[in-house]
Amino acid sequence: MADTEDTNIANLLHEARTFAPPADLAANANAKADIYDRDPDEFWATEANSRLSWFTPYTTLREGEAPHWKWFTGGKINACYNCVDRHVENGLGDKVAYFWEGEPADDKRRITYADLQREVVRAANGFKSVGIERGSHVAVYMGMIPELPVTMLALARIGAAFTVVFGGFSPDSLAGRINDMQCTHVVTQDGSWRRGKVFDLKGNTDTAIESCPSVVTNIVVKRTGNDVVWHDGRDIWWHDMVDGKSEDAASCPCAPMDSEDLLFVMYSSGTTGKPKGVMHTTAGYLLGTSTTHYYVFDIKPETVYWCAADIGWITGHSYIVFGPLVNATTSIMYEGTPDFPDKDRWWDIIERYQATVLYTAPTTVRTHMKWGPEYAQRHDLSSLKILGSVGEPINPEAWIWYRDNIGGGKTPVVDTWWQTENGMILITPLPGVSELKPGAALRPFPGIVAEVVDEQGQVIPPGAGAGYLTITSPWPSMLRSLYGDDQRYQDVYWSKFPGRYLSGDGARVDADGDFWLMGRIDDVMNVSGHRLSTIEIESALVDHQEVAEAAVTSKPDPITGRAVVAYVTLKGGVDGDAAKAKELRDHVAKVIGPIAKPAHIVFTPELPKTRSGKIMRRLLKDVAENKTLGDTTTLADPTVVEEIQRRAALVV
Ligand code: 6R9
Repeated sequence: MADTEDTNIANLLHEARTFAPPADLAANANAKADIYDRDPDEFWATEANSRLSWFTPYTTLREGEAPHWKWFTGGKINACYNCVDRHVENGLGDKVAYFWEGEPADDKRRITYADLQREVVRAANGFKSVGIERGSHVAVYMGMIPELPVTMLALARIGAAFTVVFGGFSPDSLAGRINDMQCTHVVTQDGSWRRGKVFDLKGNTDTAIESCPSVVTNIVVKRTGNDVVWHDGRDIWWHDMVDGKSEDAASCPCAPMDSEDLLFVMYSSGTTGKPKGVMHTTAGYLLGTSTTHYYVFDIKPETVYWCAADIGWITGHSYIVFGPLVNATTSIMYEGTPDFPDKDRWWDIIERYQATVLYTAPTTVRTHMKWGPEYAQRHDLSSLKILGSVGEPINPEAWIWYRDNIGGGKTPVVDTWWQTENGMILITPLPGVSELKPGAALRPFPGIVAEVVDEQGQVIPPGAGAGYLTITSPWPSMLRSLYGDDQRYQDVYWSKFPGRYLSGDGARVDADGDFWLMGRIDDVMNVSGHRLSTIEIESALVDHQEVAEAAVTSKPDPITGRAVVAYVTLKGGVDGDAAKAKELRDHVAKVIGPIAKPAHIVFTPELPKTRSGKIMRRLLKDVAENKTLGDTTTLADPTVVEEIQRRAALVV
């Protein structure tokens, strides 16, 4: 467990406070304590029959064996129908689906389920007119505007699979994903708003498409009105595409898809340079996201729910788009950042819409902590009933701050653990049932079986220490494979402990049987709730013409959770300076995206290597964290690491 986040663990080991659910919430909660007694198969079957609408009922709940399962085989279903059409048919057409807050002041929209249906149908007809059809692959590179969920739903409606690429990613990252999935179409915007400035999505898309021969059409939403270079014959404005298209649902019926048809691919950093194309299929994904959404956030007809993530990450897919819409929830969706025009933007939004649920990441909570509670104090946040956390371990200080300063000292904080691969929340408190412990994700969700095992795959009993977090039985919204690389899927998740899904996270189960998550145990770093691969950043650095070698690790950071530390050797024995460090950071931003920029760069004449030439990242991590060095006996040249320590002391 050398690579876990030790400071966090130290804090967690001393945490002993507990918080009972508020009585009124407990009395009316969607989940009562007996939910944990349910048989997993009975639980999922009951949910599938009541929560989803099927064109043809499934015949088999689950078939196959590790690591390839199919769920709800024989069933015909459509994600868009479950998210939109059936609610309109059931008399909920006037219910608000999204309160949308654009970044420019007064740029707001109130989108009902009937509005959403009209927009989705028009977009779907438009997509068909430019050649998108059932089985097409479409890349979506957009910011947080209503056309983004509309695009996802419209594609699902006609049976086209999509990959949404986070709007902050670089042209190279976009191109890699387009090429991996061989997308024929891209949907983007001219630009997106961020702190009053335009981020040039169209320009980035143009650059990406230069190396993407599969792309025939690029659909562009006009959002910011910035100048764009137009490629006649390839580019088409969204407004021209939908112009004159029917918005009548009957003009474009929802395609009856097989339960196991691909819904989308979400690329996620792995331990090697190439991102993993995590595949999610239709019925199981809809069921897992909507069921967890309903119980974890205690969704009621009157709930005003806000997941403040970006749709470009799995959290947005599952808990801004599909989960909430299946449950006919009223959600808030926003464009921009929490500090523009001022640092009270979120609290102003919560007050105006009387939000009852807020779901965000610990890194954002810590940022608000840093700014101070006065911004929240300017607003009435008493509508909030449940607060959620996702993306990384939440330290007890942040948990308590969140509950006290945002939740008025009364709201449960549900710390939800899950991954892109899982599709849905897997380990979490239930707000009307659980005795909360700050920093603990507590229990596997009903229907989920999780175990912590040691290096030999033996289960570590409650209270007996930490190990590898594994999931021992299949769940409906699990990834089905990695796009184009099933062998990698088997190797990464299923080979270390056969029959167990390996999460890559460390965890311990305390004497009460509650789970505490302790961070990644592989080479994936979690910065501000985003997963970054050490190897990916190393390759980006080495891609710079003056860099000879690079090794990347991370160290604890009070705001971002982990901070990226890069050790760089320049070519020709040249030493680096601040200007060179900036150049390298910009280079990483260009290759991967600004989120991956190393916070600290240490120039060093050499990297510590074993005699077989492997860089000893473990030692670099010790240096970054200012710890006593572990075993250095396998180093080819032990003096190298002393020099690095000397230099690191100068930089950090
Ligand atoms: C949903 C999401 C997954 C990784 C995961 C773990 C970390 C997420 C967490 C958490 C501790 C939590 N993680 N939630 N760690 N407590 N509540 O974040 O997906 O981007 O794939 O990241 O995030 O390390 O393995 P993804």
